[in-house]
Amino acid sequence: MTKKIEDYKGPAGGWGALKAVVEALDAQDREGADIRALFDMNKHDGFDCPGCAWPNPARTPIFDVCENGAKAVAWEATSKTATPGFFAKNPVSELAKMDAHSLEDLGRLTHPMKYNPETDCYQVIEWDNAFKEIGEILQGYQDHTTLELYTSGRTSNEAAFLYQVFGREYGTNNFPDCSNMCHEPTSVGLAASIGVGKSTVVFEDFDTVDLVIDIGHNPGTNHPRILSTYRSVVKRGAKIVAVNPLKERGLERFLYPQNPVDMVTDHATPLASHYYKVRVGGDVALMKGLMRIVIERHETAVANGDAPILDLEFIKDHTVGYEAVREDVLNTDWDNITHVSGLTKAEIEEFAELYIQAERTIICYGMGITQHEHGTQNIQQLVNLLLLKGNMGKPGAGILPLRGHSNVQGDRTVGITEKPSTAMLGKLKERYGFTAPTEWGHAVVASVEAMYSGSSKAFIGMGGNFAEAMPDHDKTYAAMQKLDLAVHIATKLNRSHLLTSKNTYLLPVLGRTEIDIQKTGRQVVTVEDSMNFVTASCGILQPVSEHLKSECAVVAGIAKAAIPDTKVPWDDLVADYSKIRDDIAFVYEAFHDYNERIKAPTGFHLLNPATVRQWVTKSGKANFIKTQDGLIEDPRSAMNAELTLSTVRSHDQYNTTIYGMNDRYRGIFGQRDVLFISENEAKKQGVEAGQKVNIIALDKDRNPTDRRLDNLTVVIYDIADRSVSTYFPEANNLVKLENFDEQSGIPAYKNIPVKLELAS
Ligand SMILES: Nc1nc2c(c(=O)[nH]1)N[C@H]1C(S)=C(S)[C@@H](COP(=O)(O)OP(=O)(O)OC[C@H]3O[C@@H](n4cnc5c(=O)[nH]c(N)nc54)[C@H](O)[C@@H]3O)O[C@H]1N2
Ligand SMILES: Nc1nc2c(c(=O)[nH]1)N[C@H]1C(S)=C(S)[C@@H](COP(=O)(O)OP(=O)(O)OC[C@H]3O[C@@H](n4cnc5c(=O)[nH]c(N)nc54)[C@H](O)[C@@H]3O)O[C@H]1N2
Ligand SMILES: [Mo]
Repeated sequence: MTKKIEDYKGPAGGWGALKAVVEALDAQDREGADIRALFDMNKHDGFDCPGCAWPNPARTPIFDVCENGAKAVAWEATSKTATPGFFAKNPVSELAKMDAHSLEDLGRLTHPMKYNPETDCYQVIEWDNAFKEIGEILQGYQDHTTLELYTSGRTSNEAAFLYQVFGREYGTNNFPDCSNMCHEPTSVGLAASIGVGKSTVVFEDFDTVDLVIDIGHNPGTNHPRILSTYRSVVKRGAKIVAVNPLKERGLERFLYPQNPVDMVTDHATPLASHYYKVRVGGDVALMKGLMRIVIERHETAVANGDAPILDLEFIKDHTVGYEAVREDVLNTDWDNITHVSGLTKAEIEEFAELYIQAERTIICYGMGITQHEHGTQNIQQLVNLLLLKGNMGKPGAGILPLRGHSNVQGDRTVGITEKPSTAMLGKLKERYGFTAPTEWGHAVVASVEAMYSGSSKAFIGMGGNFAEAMPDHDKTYAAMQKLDLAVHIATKLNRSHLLTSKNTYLLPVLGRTEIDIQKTGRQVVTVEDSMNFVTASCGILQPVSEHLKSECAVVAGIAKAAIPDTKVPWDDLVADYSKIRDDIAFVYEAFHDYNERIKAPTGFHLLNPATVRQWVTKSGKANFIKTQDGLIEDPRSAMNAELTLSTVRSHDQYNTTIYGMNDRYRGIFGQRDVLFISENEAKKQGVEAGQKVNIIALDKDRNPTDRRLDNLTVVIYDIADRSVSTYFPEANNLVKLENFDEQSGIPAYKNIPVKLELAS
C-alpha cells in the first residue's frame, strides 16, 4: 500500500464514508449476506451494532448504519477462517511475527484449540475435553482467588451475568474489565458527584439543548452516528463547542450519508462553532478558568443588582460543597490556568460567555478526559461547571459519558465488578444458595501485578485482547507467559492468544451477528447503550463454523467442570436465555419484567435518579468536589513538562483490531507509525515534516526512561503546542503499569511526558 500524508479537506461522513462501507463489505464477502446484515442492524429484530455504544434513536430511519459500524460488522461477518489446518502449519513463534492487522485478518476461529508446547502449535481439542481439562486445573487450586476473569465490553448482559455468577461461585471477585481502561473514572467520579456513574442525558435532551460541549472525544471515528444528532442540534440554531488538542475533522463538518439532498448537493453541515485546542492534560485548568469567570461575573452581577448567573436555588436545594469549589477556583491564578491549558484568557472568556448565555448545556466526553492520572478529577470538574447553572436533572442538560464497547456499560450493570455490593451477593445467595466471597478482587492493574508476581495463576479472557490493550507490554506480556492456565474466549486471533503459558486454550464463539440456537430454539441477548437503554439483539447470519458455541454455553461448560457440586442450573439457563434474564431481574430490581420489556422496539430505560434530581450520594445531594491539593494538571507532567504524548485511535481501527492502515480524516494513508506535532512545536523541537523521530518516555522527575518508540514519521498537524499524539496500541509500552489514576485505577494513556530525538 502506498504511504501518503495529505491534508483532508472534506467533511466527515459523505461519499468517503459510503465508499468505505462498500470497500469494507467487498473485502469480507460472505456471499452478500453481510449486506443484509447491515440493513438489520440496530433494528428491533436484528442485532445491536458491535461498533460502539451510541444508542439507536427510536425515530431515525431503520437503516441507521455508519461507516465504522459497517466495518465492525464486516470484520466479524467475514467468510475468511483460521482453520486447524492453518494452525498446524504455522507455529505460534511464527504467528507472533505477524502484525495485528494480519493476525485478525486470518479470519474467524473455527474450532476449539489447545496449545501444544512440543510442536509450538495450536491443535484441535473436543469441547468436552477442553472443559474437562480446564475444570480439573481450576479444581486443583487451593486458593480460588488465583483466577482472573477478564471481560471485554462486547459481551452480552446474559453472558456477563453468567460469567460473574461462575466466578463468585468458584470463589473469586477478580473481575478485571476493559472498562477499567475506559470509563472507570466515570463510574467512580460521577458516582461521587451525582450518585450514579452513568449518563443523565437521553436523545430528547438534544431537542432543547442550547450548548453542547464535546470534550476529549473524536466522534467522527468513534461514535459516527452521534454526528447526525449534532447536525440536528446545529440546524436548530444551538451551538456545539469542541475541546480537543487535535483538530478532529468529525467535529468540524459533517455530510450526512443518509440524507439524499445533502449528499447530492454536497451540503455539509458545519458542526463546532468554536474549537478550543486545549493542551493535552489541560482540561482541569480550563474548567477552573471557566468556573472562575462564571463565578466572578455572577458576583459582579449580583453586586450591581443584575440577574444572577448561577442557579442559586438549585445550588441551595440540591448541592453541597459550593463554597469550597468557589474558593479553590478563585484562588487559581491566571498564569497557571493559561500555561497549563495552553489557551489564552481571552479564549477562556469567550468560552465562558457561551456557557453563561446558554440556558441548557450538555457535556459529552470521551477518553481525552478519562485516561489521565487525574481522570476522575477531570470528570468532577466537568460536573462542577454544570452544577453552577443547574445543568443537571433538567431537560436539555446534563452529562453524557460516551461509552466505548457496545455493551461495556451493561456488563457492569449486571455484575462485572471487582467490588460487589453485599446486597448483590445476598441476592445471588438467595437465588442460587452459594456464598460468594466478600473480599474485593482485582481490577486490571492489580490483576497484572498478581499474574506477574505469580500470586494469580489462571486467566480467562471473555473476549478482548487484554495484554495488548493494557499499558506496559513488557510487564503484561511477561505476566501472561507466567500463567499456569490461560483460556481465551474469542472470535479472532490476536496477540494475547500468542502469549502462551503452561496450559493455553483458544475457544471460538459466535459473534453478535450470528444466529444462536439453543435447546429451546433461537435466542436473543440484550445490551445497554450509552444512554442506559436496554435492548434486544438477535443474530441473523449462519455461524461461520458449526463448531462455535455461544459465550453463555462456554461459561456454563467451564463452570460445570470447575465446580462439580455447583448449585446453579447451568443447562436450564443456557437452554433458554429468558431464564437468565429472570435471574438478572431477581438480583437487580431495575430489570423487573425484563423479558416483557425488551419486546418493545426501543427496549427499556434504566432510570438514572440524577435525571430527576434524586441524589443517591452519601450527602443526599449533588456534590461540588474540588480538586485534591489544588491540582491543576497531571502530577507527572507538572507545570513545565515540555511535551506530553496522547495515544489515540485511527479511523481504521477498533481498539486493538486494526482494519487497515489509513486514518482518512487525518490525511494519513498506508501507515500508522506517525507522530502528530504542531508546526510551532516541531520548530522548537528541531524536527521537520517527514523526518523520523524516536519518542522517549520521561519519569516523574522528567529524566529519560528506557521506554521508547522508535522511527515515527513527523506529521505537522493542527494540534496544541507542547502536545503530541500517536496511535494506540503501538505506543502502549511507553506507559508504565504504575502510571494510573489513584481513584479509578485507569492507566494514563493520554498523558505521557516524553522527549523526542531524531532517529539516526
Ligand atoms: N471506529 C471505532 N469506534 C470505536 C472504537 C474504535 O477503536 N474504533 N473504540 C470504542 C471504545 S472502546 C471507546 S472507549 C471509544 C473511544 O472514543 P474516543 O474517546 O473518541 O477515543 P480516542 O480515539 O482515544 O480519542 C480521544 C480524543 O481525545 C483527544 N484528547 C487526547 N488527549 C486529550 C486531553 O488531554 N484533553 C482533551 N480534551 N482531549 C484529549 C484526542 O485528540 C482524541 O480526539 O470509541 C468506541 N468506538
Ligand atoms: N494506549 C491506549 N491504550 C488503550 C486505549 C487508549 O485509548 N490508548 N483505550 C483503552 C480502551 S478504552 C479499551 S475499551 C481497551 C480495549 O480492550 P479490549 O476490549 O480487550 O480489546 P479489543 O481490541 O476491543 O478486543 C478485540 C478482540 O476481541 C475479540 N472479540 C471480538 N468480538 C468478540 C465477541 O463477540 N466475543 C468474544 N468473545 N470475543 C470477541 C476478538 O478476538 C478481537 O481480537 O483498550 C484500552 N487501551
Ligand atoms: Mo473503551
